[in-house]
Amino acid sequence: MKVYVNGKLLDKRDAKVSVFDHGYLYGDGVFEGIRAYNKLVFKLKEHIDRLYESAHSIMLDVPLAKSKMQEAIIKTIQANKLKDAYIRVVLSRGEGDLGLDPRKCKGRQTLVIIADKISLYPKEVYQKGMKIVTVPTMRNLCEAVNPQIKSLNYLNNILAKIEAINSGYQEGLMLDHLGYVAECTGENIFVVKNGQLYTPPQCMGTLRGITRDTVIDIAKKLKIPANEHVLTRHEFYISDESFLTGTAAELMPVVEVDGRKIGTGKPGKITQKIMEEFKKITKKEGVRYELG
Ligand code: PXG
Repeated sequence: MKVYVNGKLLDKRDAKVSVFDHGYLYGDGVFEGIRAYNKLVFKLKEHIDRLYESAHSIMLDVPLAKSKMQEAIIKTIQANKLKDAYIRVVLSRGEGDLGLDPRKCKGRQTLVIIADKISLYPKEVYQKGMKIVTVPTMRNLCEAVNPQIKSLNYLNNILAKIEAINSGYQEGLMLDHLGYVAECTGENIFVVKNGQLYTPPQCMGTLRGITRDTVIDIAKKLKIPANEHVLTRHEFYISDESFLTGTAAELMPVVEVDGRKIGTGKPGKITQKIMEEFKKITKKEGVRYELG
């Protein structure tokens, strides 16, 4: 495997970052997770735009222009000869000293791009649907660390993941500070009620997921009304269908929440329709690359 580190494609064993890197010491940095399907990088522009927005928000300069970032991502996929890939772009503040002060990193950001494969859950879970549980750790406040920033500091989500796993579940439902449904640890949430889609609005403790936006577009195309609306747990419990969306997890039906069956307890019809359409779109849309 070849890993991109600051402009060079290195063997995996040589791809190393300093222990003084503030990404390591403090989680001071941002990242993106991107997928390529059949030599097409899905929503590459959207992912690059979000990376630059996250960086801008934490006052981290990206050392490359967006066009060069796109080239670097594609070069990394090609170097690994991957037709299908999961790409992780990680940009950190870089090497500093043992204090928080980011100025000590002197603008020497660390940019790493990894192109690999990932499958978060077994196929069977996608077919049968997932059971999830509400976890005690609430989503970060927008005015603390805004969930819109895809920062390297994922402890909020990791704590929630640990709680879900400790309760015997694979995924945890996170609420915002007001007790409204926010999202899961690495996925946005949708419910279906009376033929309409509902997902929590941005900045109710949710990341504006690119898969989430894709699903809203798909719904429009399929003439299924899609609403951004605050959701209580009660509304989740009485929904007809539910599913999660994320680049890594893709689309995942949810069939039970906190011991309450959702709808029939099986992946719903609208969920399946949207999953099929998502599959179609990923096969034909994206930035194409060649493999030698
Ligand atoms: N919410 C959060 C908190 C996320 O981290 C999503 C929603 C979905 O966004 P996209 O744009 O991908 O549709 C994410 C992204 C993992 C993992 O291992 C998940 C993400 C990122 C990195 C790792 O589950 N999810």
